[in-house]
Amino acid sequence: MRGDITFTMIKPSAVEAGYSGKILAQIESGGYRIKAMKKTRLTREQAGLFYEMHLGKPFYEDLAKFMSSGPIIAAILQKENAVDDFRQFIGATDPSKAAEGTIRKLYGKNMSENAIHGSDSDESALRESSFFFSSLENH
Ligand code: 3AN
Repeated sequence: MRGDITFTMIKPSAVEAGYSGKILAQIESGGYRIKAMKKTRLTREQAGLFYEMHLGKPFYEDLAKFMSSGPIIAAILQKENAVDDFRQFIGATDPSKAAEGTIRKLYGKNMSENAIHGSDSDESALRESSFFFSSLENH
């Protein structure tokens, strides 16, 4: 049985473009309950730490730079089978390959500016949630 929590982040380009409201509405309409949410901005170091599993990959430096280039919206979402369902819901990493109607298809530009993040496992969901939120901010 998979967990019912996932973590998401609306990326700087999508926040800057004014898509936050539409993306959050789509998430809630999709049956996800927002347990915690904040708008904040990562430093270059914090972004590097958040994506440390990609350290050494060719896109790592640009990713950390991009993710710290402007404010993001971080949230913890709750739904049955949250991790797998949410990844399906937001669409493929590459927006050009994402299914019609998905958030990445609608609001993503390319592999790095792909509008939104979704955890890839229950373990990542926990790690990423506690990266941004304390237990007091999680309801
Ligand atoms: P996903 O976010 O779909 O789980 P991951 O975990 O493979 O994808 O990658 C994390 C993030 O790193 C992606 N959201 C994307 O922004 C960036 N990324 C992954 N692969 C590439 C790539 N080949 N070129 C540029 N950016 C990439």
